[in-house]
Amino acid sequence: MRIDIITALPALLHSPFNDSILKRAIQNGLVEVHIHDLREYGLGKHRQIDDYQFGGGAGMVMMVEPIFNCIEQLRQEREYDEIIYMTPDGDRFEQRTANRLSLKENLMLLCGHYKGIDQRIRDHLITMEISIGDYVLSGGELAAAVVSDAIIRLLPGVLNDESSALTDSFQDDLLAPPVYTRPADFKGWKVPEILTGGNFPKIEEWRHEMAIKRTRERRPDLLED
Ligand code: 6GU
Repeated sequence: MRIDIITALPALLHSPFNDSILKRAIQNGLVEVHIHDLREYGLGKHRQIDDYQFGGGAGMVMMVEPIFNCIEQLRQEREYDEIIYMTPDGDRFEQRTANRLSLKENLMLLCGHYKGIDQRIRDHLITMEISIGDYVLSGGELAAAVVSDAIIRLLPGVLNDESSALTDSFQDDLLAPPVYTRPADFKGWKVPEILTGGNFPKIEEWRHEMAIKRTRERRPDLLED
């Protein structure tokens, strides 16, 4: 898989891809992540990328031309399965979205800023719009990192334990059960006995029960569909 991220603030995206699981996935060649500085496509000697909005009103709008030129440059190099605009008024990102996108070859993520981007980009070039939840971020960069992480960790070989992405919260519409590690007794706070007894079928049964219990208590809406 290859992910291209277009942003006016590339520095915001460096650390998420330079640590831990994502860094290793990139080093192992399981995914390529390319960050493109929109400023390089800016107009004139000031490399302008935003302007006042037609009709008046506070807030700058990201201009159509730099974004168009950047997207077109990339589209000449390869075909994209989705060109995604990161925006609080997009479709809510969920595990099923991550699952579906993890099967694609080439994804492009466009990060918005200021008042947003010229609507003509959305009308003519964007194939999908994603929001990561009902709150407003200063820009799409952190959301793009969230979406990329959720997708990349699903790619074959990225997680050490092949089965662990499948046992995540949400993957089967259940929250994950509680987990414990040593010591079995910390100042009298004990690990549930079932987990230290070595009866693995019973342990699996317990985990499933706990997943259902936790889901019923915390997210009953997940059990409804
Ligand atoms: Cl994708 N962008 C911004 N700016 N704010 C958000 C968001 C995206 N998703 C939730 N809030």
